[in-house]
Amino acid sequence: MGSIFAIDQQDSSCSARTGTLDLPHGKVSTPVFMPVGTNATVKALTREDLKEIGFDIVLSNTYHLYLRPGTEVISAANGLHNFMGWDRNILTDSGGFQVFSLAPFRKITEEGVKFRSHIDGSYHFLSPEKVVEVQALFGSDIQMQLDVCTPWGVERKEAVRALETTSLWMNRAKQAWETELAKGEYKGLFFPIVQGNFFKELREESAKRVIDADCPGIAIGGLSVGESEELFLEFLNYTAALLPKEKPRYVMGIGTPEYILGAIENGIDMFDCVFPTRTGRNGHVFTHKGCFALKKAENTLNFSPIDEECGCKVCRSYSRAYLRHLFKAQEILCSMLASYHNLYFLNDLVLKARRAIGENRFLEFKKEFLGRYEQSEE
Ligand code: PRF
Ligand code: ZN
Repeated sequence: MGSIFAIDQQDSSCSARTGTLDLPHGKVSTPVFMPVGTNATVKALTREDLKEIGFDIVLSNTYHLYLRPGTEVISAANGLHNFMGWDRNILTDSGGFQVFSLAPFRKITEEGVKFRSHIDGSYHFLSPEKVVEVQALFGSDIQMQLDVCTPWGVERKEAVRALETTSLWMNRAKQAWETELAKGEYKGLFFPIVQGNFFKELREESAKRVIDADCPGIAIGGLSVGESEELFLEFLNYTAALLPKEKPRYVMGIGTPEYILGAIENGIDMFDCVFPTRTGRNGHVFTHKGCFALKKAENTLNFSPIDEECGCKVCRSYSRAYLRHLFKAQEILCSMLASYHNLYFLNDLVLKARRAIGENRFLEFKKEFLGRYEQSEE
């Protein structure tokens, strides 16, 4: 298989780089932020909104879609792209993480994970092979292996067990993926996931096995799971440095400007998070001077936009006072506009980061941006 990733520019003062992913539904420039569409929809936004903002790839979730609407419906729709009417790329997470965070019951064995649905309590079983088959049936452009993600603070013994299971599952999933490719119709890529919790030698062992598997890209999992920002950065940096430069690197589940810029500095190409949309629905919005709550009293008669420097359609035509009113009145439009602005803001941040890397001044850009961002309005 030819390489699906080309590095375009490498910043000389840190590991930041720009690149291009060549995926079944078109090219994606990196670094890239992928908005999360758990239920085959990025909450409160239409696909036209997503295209207008400029997203070429969205994330969706195997656990959720497998439970509802189920594989029969998505198969009958001829795949997830058709079902949701999205003709650009889709990355699907395997569901490992969601089983651990959502299912009211779960039991992991070497075979796979048995769990109860958070929707109706029904029992299900997912194996690493089954998860690959489901993602292939969805037509996922990048599919993730089933993994075991442990939270911050677990004992080494538990981290070792999770690593061993993740590693065993990676090999079985990779085989299952090759079987899907050999059938001739499915063209999606497969990314394994580095785990190892907050133990450097375990991260190293996990990275070694993932590198040996030689897949099209590599994900770093098990970060941003309750640890401090300092520990996050230390382990991000440590793990990223173990990985081959020529492969795309994806850190799962990060989405604040601080974490995104930290990840880019460490040579990460892809990230996703519910944060901008979830926080938007809760009435919190990003600005170049930090994040603030729409409901705060100072906004009552403030007829300026969320962020004077933002070029999004929300900032061009809606005031803080109006948005505050919508939030207080619990109007749906508030969620729509705040989610739109937050995603635009993050996408714009990533565009600016790419430009800075192109000009070989990423660290300077990061310092400038965070210098203002961190003197938060709140
Ligand atoms: N594994 C998977 N999905 C994830 C994570 C992981 O470790 C994380 C951790 N931040 C978010 N989403 N499969
Ligand atoms: Zn805006």
